Amino acid sequence: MNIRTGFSTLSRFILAEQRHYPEATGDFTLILEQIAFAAKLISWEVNKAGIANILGAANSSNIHGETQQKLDVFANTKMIQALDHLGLLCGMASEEDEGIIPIPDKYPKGKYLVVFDPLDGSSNIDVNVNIGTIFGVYKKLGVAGEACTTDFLQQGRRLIAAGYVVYGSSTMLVYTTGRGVNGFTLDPSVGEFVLSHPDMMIPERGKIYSANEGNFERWTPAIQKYILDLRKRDNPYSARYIGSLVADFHRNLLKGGIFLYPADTKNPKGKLRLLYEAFPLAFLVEQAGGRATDGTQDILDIVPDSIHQRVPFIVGSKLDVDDYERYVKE
Ligand code: P6P
Repeated sequence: MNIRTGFSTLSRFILAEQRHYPEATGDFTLILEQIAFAAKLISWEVNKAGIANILGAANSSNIHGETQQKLDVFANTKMIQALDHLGLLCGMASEEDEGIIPIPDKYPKGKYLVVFDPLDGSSNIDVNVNIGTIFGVYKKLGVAGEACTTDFLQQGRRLIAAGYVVYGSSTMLVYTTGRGVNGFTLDPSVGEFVLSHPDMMIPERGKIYSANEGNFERWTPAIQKYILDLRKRDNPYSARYIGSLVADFHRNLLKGGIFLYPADTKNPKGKLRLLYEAFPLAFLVEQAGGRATDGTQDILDIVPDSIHQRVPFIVGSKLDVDDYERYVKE
């Protein structure tokens, strides 16, 4: 991709999009720009991780008891530093932090809330498998001022923006503000995200299913039957599972298919996080013509009980998700 041939940069695209919102003040644009800046810093670090002694585990663990990778901590810090001083946010929530992240007193507060998983799939870092950042943006409800936990417990449909960055053979940022989904590829020669995937739509039906079949024996019979029937079709689906949510989601968004992390006897509420994993990806997939469900309702219709709530997460091509729901509701 060559920026010199006039392709739209992320900055130019965001500004053009801003013009569709008469009430826009540019505040939101700056938040997206800063998330993109953090993504560039994370991409640079991820791509030199093997050299810069930043592989491996930090000597710390997150609130879920998961050993933090050095890059987890780096990515979390960069996301916070990119956003906390803007005077546009009143708080953040991250997979890496137990409570909400307040805006330091020295900075003014705004009306936006940002939730993020700074580096999802980080257990794959040391084996050079694609990983990603996932983010969502809300507006604070009620009076302005410091955010409290309940400000983050908004229904997914109240998201005003969502996106992810996938760090792989190239670094891509994919986002939506409710007017479709667009993908940008980082041109490292100039350090700019360039529009590479305009108006992304997921195929109505795919030929791929993505699930950790090591959990098969722990699924309900209905889920087991759904998977078995995918294999028995005249043209059986292909199994593709990377074990890195953003990478699996991104491939299925482009090619079509269904990603499933259902509840099982080991994870009765599911494994993936509602607020900063399922909600943003559900917003994106619906904007791209797909669906996301917990098996009983659309993900975006859920109102969270807690910021680290887990949820069964089935997401992808509309007809595939419809089929899944039919099996589990029978
Ligand atoms: P499992 C990575 O740890 C992650 O949070 C997601 O990126 C990924 O989809 C899932 O967990 C993989 O979980 O149980 O299959 O290893």
